[in-house]
Order: sequence, then C-alpha cells, then structure tokens
Amino acid sequence: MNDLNTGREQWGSRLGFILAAMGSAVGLGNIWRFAYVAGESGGGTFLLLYILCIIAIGIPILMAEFTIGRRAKSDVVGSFETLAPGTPWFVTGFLGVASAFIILSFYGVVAGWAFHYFIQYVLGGPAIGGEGGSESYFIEFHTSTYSPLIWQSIFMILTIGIVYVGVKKGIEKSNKILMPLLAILVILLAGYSLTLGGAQEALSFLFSPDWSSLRDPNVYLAALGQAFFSLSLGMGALITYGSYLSSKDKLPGAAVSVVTLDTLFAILAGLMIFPAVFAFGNAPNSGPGLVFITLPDIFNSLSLGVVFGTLFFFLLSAAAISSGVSLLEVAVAYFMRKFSWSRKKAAIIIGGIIFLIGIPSSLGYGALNHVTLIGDRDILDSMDFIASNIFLPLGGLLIALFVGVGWNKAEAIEASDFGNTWIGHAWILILRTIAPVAILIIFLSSIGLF
Ligand code: LEU
Repeated sequence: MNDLNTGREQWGSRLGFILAAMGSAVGLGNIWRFAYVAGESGGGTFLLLYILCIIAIGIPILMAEFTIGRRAKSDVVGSFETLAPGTPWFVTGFLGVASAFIILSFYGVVAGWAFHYFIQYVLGGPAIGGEGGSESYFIEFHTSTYSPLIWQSIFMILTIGIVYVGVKKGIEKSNKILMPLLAILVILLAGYSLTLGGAQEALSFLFSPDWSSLRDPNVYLAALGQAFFSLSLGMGALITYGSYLSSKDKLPGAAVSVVTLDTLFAILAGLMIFPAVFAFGNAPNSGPGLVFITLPDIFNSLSLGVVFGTLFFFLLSAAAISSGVSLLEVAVAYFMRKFSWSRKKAAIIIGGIIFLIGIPSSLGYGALNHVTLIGDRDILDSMDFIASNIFLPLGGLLIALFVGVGWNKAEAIEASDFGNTWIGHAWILILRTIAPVAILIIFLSSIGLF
C-alpha cells in the first residue's frame, strides 16, 4: 500500500508496523550482546542500570523517533530537513546513517556466526565433542579467514534481498510467526537452563547488584549503550520505520509494546544463558563468544539437542535479519531520496559497501588478531564501542533535544498522539532535561571528567 499523497511505501496495518519495529529491536542485541556485556559488566548492577536507562531515556527517545518519522514522512536526514528547514539539526541524520553503516558492518559478522551454527545443527550438530568442547570449536571457527566471511556474505545477501523487495513485503508477515516462536523457545530453554545446577549463582549474579560497581562509570556507559543498541535507538531506524506509518495509528501504545517485549527478551536470554554458564563452568566475562560457547553446551546436554539447536539458531538468525534490515533501510531510504536511486540500486550498492566495511571486523579474530583500535579492544569490539557507546547515545541526545527544544512544543505533543495531557508534557520535560543530562553525565564521567 502506498500513501496516495506522497507515494511512499506504507505498512499494511498498525500491527505490521509494531511487528517491524519489534523485529528491528529484537535481535542479536538481546541475546548475544546482552549476555556478553552483562557478563563483562558484572551482572546485577548492569541490569539495574540498563533497565533505568530504558525507562528514563529509552522510552521517551523511542517515542521521539516514532513521532519525528511519522510527522516528517522522510528518511533520517530528510526528516530533520522537513521539520526544521534551514537549521543544523539534519546533522543528527548523518550521524544516524553513519551509525547504521558501522553497526551493520559488524552485526553481519556475528549474524554470520549464528548462520554457521544453524547450518551445523541442520547437519547434525557442530563437532564440539572433542577436547576443549564448544570453546575450541568456536575459537577454531571464528578465527579462520574464509568461513566467517562466507557466512557474513550470506547474511548480507539475504538482508539486501529483503530491502530490495521492500521492507513491508519483506518482513511484515514473517515476523508474525518467527517472533512468538523465538519467545517460546527462549522460555523453554531458560526453564531447562535453570535446572542445570547453576541457577542460584546465576540468579544472584543477575539480580543482586554489587553496589560497589556503581562507582565504575564504565558500567553506566555499557548500560546506556546496550539500551540504545537493543532498542535500535539513536540512529533513525525507528524514524525511518515511523515514516511508513499512516497518521491514523496511535504511537504511545506501539512504543510501550516494543520496549516491553525487547526488555523481556533480554531478561529471558539472561535466564537462559547464565545458569548454563555457571553450570558448565564457563566464565561470564568471556566476551563476544559467550553465547556461541554456552548454547552449544546446553544443546549438547539435551537428548533432543540437535533439534533445539537447529530451531534456536534458525530463529536467532531470522531475528538478526529483521534487525539488519532496519539498519540497511536507514541508509537505503536516505540514498534513494538524496540521489534518486531506485530501491534496488540503493540496496545492492549500500549493502555491498557495508559488507566490505565489515571484513576487517571478521578478520580481527584471525589474520588481523594483533590489531586493537580502542584500548585493548579488537576491531569488531572497537566498531561496536564507537557506534553503540558513542554515536547512538549522541544521536539520541540530539533527537531528545530536537523534540524537547528545537521543535515547537505544541506541534510535537500533537504529533506524538499524547495530546495535551500531563503525560505529553512530562514527555517533553524528560526530553529537555533528564534524558540529555543523563546521557551527558554518563559520557563525561566515562571519559574521566567527573
Ligand atoms: N536492536 C537490534 C538488536 O538488538 C540491533 C539494532 C542495532 C538494529 O539486535
């Protein structure tokens, strides 16, 4: 369905939009990234701060993105140009496009790992029985040169294919089935994982904060970055998706559903991973490989493990695709408008470039494993740090300030569907004060200014 006035693609229904936004939010971030960042940042304190960031910063900014997109009906750069012509706010859009490029470049690498495991399970399960088990299997696989690149390219080809035919046709329907299936599977696996003997340790790791770590500014930055990453915030993915929404639909309900589902997924993923991490004696702070080592351990201990493994990695790969699609769409929508490219041309060219940018992230575990960019972070981790902990919060800060200060208050409240209610006014107040101030303080303290 196209909008008769603008000719822009539109979601088939309100549910279609919510599902697409959920598809963007739920992905590797909830399972792979949440688990390893929580593991590295000490568990409970991180989880608490993460949830606080979601409530105080995430929900208001998510509403801001939906509102901007639906009102402006343009891509992430064009939206600011439309709503605030002749002002520098459009820079926020460029930051968003840059974030989408960087994130999809390494997201494709990790999604490729998930694809690899999926196919291994289809073929009877990865060979993790030998010495070193699932850990040596993972190390051998992800440090090799070609295999991860091939899987990354398969992920990128599928993502490009979906954006090529149009986001609406591409993902609206499949999310309706895949998302509930992934939820059921994660719940089942969490239930099983809790019986493995590591439940007590895992629950106290996740839910009893170690208050002394509240003094560590890096935990705040990690929680903030994870909130933005997991909700797909700060880069305009949700501005772009909001722009395909007709004006009849109500935004606040959609925002709350997306945030609730995304957060539940992360907590459930924590309940699935950490009991097994402790039961199998893995280290919670073992980094980006955590999920790829722990989950095969779980499947290995199950009699129907190969079936569960196949299903799980299939659904994780599908969730990664619907997130990848939203990233590619940010850039594609911009290039289509700016250079009058066709959707097909933009999808192929931009997707191809992003694949190339992602190659060093993959090689960073093998041929380029001596390279560290930020501190002792490898290439992928550095890309992730720059995009998730700096660009996304910065983009979010600007989006909050735009709606809170740059835009006409009455128009913003009206466009948001809050109407002239106390919630509407509170929303604007948060975007003016709490959200930007919190982001700034977290930033400044993490670079040692406080
Ligand atoms: N929100 C997505 C996820 O959790 C990532 C985003 C950058 C598209 O996987």
